[in-house]
Amino acid sequence: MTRAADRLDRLLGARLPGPPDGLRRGPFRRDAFPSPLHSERRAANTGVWLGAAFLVCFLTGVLSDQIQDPQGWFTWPASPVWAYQVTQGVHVAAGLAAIPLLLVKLWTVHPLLFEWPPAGSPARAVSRLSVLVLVGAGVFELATGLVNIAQWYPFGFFFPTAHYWTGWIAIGAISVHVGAKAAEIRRGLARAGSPGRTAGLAPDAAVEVRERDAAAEEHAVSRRALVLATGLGVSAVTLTTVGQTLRPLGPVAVLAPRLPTVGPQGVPVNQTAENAGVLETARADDYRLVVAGPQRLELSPADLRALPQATERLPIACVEGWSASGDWTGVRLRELLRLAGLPAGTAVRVLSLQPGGRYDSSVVDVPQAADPRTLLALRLNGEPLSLDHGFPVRLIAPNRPGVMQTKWLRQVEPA
Ligand SMILES: Nc1nc2c(c(=O)[nH]1)N[C@H]1C(S)=C(S)[C@@H](COP(=O)(O)O)O[C@H]1N2
Ligand SMILES: [Mo]
Repeated sequence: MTRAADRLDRLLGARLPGPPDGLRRGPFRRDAFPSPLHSERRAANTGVWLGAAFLVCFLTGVLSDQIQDPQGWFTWPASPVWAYQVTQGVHVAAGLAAIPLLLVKLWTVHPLLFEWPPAGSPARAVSRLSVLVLVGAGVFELATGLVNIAQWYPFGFFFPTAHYWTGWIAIGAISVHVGAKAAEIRRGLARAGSPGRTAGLAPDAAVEVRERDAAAEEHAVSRRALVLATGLGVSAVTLTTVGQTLRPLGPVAVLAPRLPTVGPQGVPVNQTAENAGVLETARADDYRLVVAGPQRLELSPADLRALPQATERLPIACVEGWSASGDWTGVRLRELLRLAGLPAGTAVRVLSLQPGGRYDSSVVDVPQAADPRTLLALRLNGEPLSLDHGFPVRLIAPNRPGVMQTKWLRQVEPA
């Protein structure tokens, strides 16, 4: 137990009454979990990797949230074009790698669930409840992230908001856990047989640790097997999914929900024209793209094609962790803003024909609005844009989350 918990217990002067020893059965009996793999050492080692994976997920997740919904002080640059592809690819890859790590960690520590007596003291009860929050938030983050990239929404809440705030709870609970378990973690990470392994322990507990170390030495084979199995699990998950954004691994991405080359015009589709409810409006004869500015423009697809065209190679980088690059051809946003009489570097909002929904519009902030590579695209990979990729015209900007690459545009206006 930690020193803080000891102090709290002394303050409260309380011991909780234990349940009768008759209940000490099954997993509650003494030495019900003989495997030396349920050790402080295994828990600490797995915890370091799991904690690192969660920290990476947290940082890249907060970044992704800021890019999509920036708070005044934050701007996301247009270069390098692949930065979001990398940060979001890493976010999803680290989350997937954390799944086998979390399972191993829970297996390693699950005997603690059957500790006897169950609480012992108020501080102990609080500490066990905090672990409940930790495990709950961790499992929630990985489970919701996984079903989201599989595009399966069995829950009633809005995924990004729940995933974002639970991320803060998880990282907070991890910090508390690391603080509360600092002594155990330090001992767990110390080399077997070293004085660090028994630092701060009462003599009888120190003897127990030394005996455990000796037993673990005898079980070196099973320890190595567990480490190897964990490593293989993490590698297998990563290798079979990361090809959804890392092209060389595309051929082995058998567990990836999306492949970067599979879809109309060689690019995957997220949200079809049919689902977005734009089948008719996108193909209507009287379709016009409106650019609201001092000189209001109303442009038919033929008008748009008659303007100077540019081609840029840019990726769609979905928040779900897949990405795919294409050669996009169309009118430079900068040029269109100039024609509408708007000063260069005006931040704009682009609105979709899509009636409602969260992704029916997006803001193009100054770095992307001013960047010559930002296009209102009419063509993809040498062909007119397919209906599902945003026909007649879509936004495509460098270094921008896929969810903000708005399709089926109807209007561009100062933000
Ligand atoms: N109007 C509209 N645009 C949209 C979406 C949408 O739902 N509605 N989905 C976005 C998402 S989440 C992604 S990843 C990209 C995918 O573009 P693609 O289908 O051409 O690959 O489109 C974006 N543009
Ligand atoms: Mo997306």
